[in-house]
Amino acid sequence: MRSKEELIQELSDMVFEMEDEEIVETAEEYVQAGYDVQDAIMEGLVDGMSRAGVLFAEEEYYVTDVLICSDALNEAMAVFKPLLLERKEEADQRHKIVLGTVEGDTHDIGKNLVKVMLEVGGFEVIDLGRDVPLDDFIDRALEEEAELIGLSALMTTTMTGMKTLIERLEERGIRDRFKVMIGGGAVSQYYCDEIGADGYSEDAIEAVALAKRLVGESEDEGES
Ligand code: B12
Repeated sequence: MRSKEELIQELSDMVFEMEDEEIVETAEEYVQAGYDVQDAIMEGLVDGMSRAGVLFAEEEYYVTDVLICSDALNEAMAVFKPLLLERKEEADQRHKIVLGTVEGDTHDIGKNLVKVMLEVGGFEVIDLGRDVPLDDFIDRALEEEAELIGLSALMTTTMTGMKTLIERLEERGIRDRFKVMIGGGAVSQYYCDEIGADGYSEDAIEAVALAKRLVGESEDEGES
């Protein structure tokens, strides 16, 4: 049997090298070996995508290449997702979060990972998709009586939508009704503080801990 590290490295390489068909077999081998699926996602698939991102920035990879990398990531995710959902936490009260990538931004790989992890963590996720008009987040959150709004942005040109959304919540006198959490490659804790969002996390696993904290479920924050 191949080691966990070897398979994780192969998963990363297969995303990076656009092996969107062969990756399924490696993902299945990983699952059959009984290794932790979350590690394969974060240390394998996301790592491969980050490496592709470097070549994209250097213009060695084109949009079409990066799209095949993301296909490879999605193919492996299709193998991992059912296993993740098997360990879905059962909650007495299912907290609702309206999630999406902000207006003008079509990057949704990270947002989709956050969605799966939140579902595994026991949240009900209303996924609005990508390139979502800012008012849609607010209208839907009101309609669904969601407690959280989760915003993703990968570009410096679109992250400003997060600030605008918070301003609109304030203008409508409903800022206190929702906790706004943000993430995505373009943003940071600094930006979160600057725009008055309620929380930022740098990856999909941390996003779950953050969401729990924001709805007052986390142990270390106590009752709130
Ligand atoms: C894949 C990709 C694409 C794919 C998107 C496919 C898809 N369906 O998503 C394609 C090829 C279509 C694409 C298009 C473009 N892209 Co692009 N893309 C990328 C790339 C290489 C990887 C992004 C990614 O998926 N990373 C992997 C995921 C897992 O990471 P993540 O998204 O950051 O998510 C993690 C965390 O951030 C967090 N998270 C994410 N969302 C949220 C939300 C919440 C609430 C929380 C708590 C956490 C959280 O959890 C996730 C998992 O751990 C990045 C490079 C990079 N370094 O980011 C460029 C990048 C984002 N793209 C860029 C650009 C410029 C473009 C284009 C304009 C290119 C063009 N010339 O056409 C278009 C834009 C189209 C548009 N209007 O949106 C730039 C943005 C520059 C900037 N700073 O503004 C980047 C940074 C590349 C670069 N260095 O130049 N892109």
